[in-house]
Amino acid sequence: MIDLYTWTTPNGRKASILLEELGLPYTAHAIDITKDEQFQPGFLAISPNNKIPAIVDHETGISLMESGAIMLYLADKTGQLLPREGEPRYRVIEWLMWQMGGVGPMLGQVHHFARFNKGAAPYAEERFLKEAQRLYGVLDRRLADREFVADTYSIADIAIWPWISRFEWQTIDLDDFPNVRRWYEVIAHRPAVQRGYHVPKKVGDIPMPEPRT
Ligand SMILES: N[C@@H](CCC(=O)N[C@@H](CS)C(=O)NCC(=O)O)C(=O)O
Repeated sequence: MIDLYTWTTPNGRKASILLEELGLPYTAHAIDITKDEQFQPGFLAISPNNKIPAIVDHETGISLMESGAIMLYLADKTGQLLPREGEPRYRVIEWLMWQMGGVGPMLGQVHHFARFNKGAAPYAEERFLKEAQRLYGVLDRRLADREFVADTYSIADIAIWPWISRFEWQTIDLDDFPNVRRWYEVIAHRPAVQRGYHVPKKVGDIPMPEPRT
């Protein structure tokens, strides 16, 4: 049994969607970051950086913070959604790292400056909105001739998708990125994604782009 400490955010959903995809039994514990629960001493012992998600795997005794590390661990534990060796493995890790180093931090700043503090810091707003457009362009080009970012569905797609699910917060029109739109919709319809999105609780439906006219 795995304990998952999480909240209704993109990084949290990466872990819950992956656990659902892998069919691993787990218990979700809500860490309400709007109430600073991530700073409680008990949580600090599991997540030294005070951020969700974190897991404790009682089968192995391993506890982990950082969603990318959690995803690599769970994929290796089950032998699913991450090839065991060779270029296919490193291609998945490459795009997982792209999400961890680019998509997550940059789109997170878009949420802060363009959604929650609009007008407070015009330079930051412009910088991160521009970066969002650039990152969506990178993803759109990557998906132009393949179904998923590393050819077959993998932890890289699961890492990126919850961030793209906030396209409205990022003022992104998915019709400007048709390959991203197609990929986003395919993944949104997966049953495991639909279950994992609503962990630890449902706060709204999965955002979907307007139907094409
Ligand atoms: N690099 C970390 C980032 C985790 C992260 O930023 N988590 C956010 C929620 S999405 C959080 O816990 N924020 C609480 C805080 O910053 O105090 C990961 O991928 O796990």
